[in-house]
Amino acid sequence: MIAKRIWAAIGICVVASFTGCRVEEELAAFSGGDVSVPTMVSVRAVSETEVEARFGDEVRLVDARFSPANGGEVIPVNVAPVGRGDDGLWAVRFPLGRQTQLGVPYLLEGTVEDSRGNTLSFAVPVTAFNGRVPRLIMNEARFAYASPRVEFIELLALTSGNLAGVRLENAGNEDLPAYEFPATEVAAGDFIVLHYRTVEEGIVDETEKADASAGADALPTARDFWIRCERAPLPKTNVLLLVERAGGAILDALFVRDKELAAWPTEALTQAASRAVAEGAWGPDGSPSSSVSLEGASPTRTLGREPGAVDTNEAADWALCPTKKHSPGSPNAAREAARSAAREAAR
Ligand SMILES: [Ca+2]
Ligand SMILES: [Ca+2]
Repeated sequence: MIAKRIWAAIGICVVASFTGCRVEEELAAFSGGDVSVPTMVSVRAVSETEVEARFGDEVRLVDARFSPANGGEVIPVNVAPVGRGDDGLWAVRFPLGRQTQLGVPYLLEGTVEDSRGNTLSFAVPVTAFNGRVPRLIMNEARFAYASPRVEFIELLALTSGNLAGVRLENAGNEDLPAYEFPATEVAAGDFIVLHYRTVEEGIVDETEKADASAGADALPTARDFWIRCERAPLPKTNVLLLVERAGGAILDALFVRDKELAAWPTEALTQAASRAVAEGAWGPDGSPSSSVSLEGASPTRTLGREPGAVDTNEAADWALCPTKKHSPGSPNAAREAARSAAREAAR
């Protein structure tokens, strides 16, 4: 029996094997670079009680096991009908005997066999499905940097829930395309701040307590999270998408530019903008002219929403605050009040 171990890009550990009677045939094919074995394309939790795996071609399930990755009680796995999806891939569903728990990493292990008797054994990490994603909006954003004031996106929770797996997608930076929040309970009215660099000591991701982290912009009343990055993490020509989970619906979008543009400079930005418009998360269209201008922005002049204003999903929802009225982790300054205070201070 020939066994070939493959480490795929999505972190899957698989062992593919060929049945003995076909060894010579497969060896011949292998020498020509044309070996065909079952291929696993993706694995994800589709609900709190169901996992789906997708394969490149039709397979039969030989066995499966689902358990917490760090040990613990095995969760019984059932077998559901399988079939080819709209994307042409072969989908295998695994109904679970009990609900998964947020924040617990799981492992799906198993073996499948194709029509030629070739088998694929796999052990794949699975993130628990989050069925309690809160309603969230992006509320304030800083794209300028002057240490220790780093770039950030402030979120506001409109309902309570859990942040597990919620993604902030950063289409302007192909090296840092998305941040995924860890399991964290939040309540309606909570501010959550994702800081895009780590330049200070005592930085902690606040999954448990809101007052755990140090940092110039970390408030003890807000949830602070940090991206371990030191260079230009948040481009000023950008399409930011707040997404409920990988492959899920857009919760909020924000388009920005720091100069006039006829078209987005990359395919990633163009695609993200089109997606936001198609899902009704931004408008009136997907061109850079629909974005918010960052002209005049500084580390203390951040972009923000008017407190309590209706979200119209357009650039007019956003404005730069007066100098030093930035407010990571707390309510934004009301625009007219902030302008009056700034005028007063300037006298
Ligand atoms: Ca905090
Ligand atoms: Ca704020």
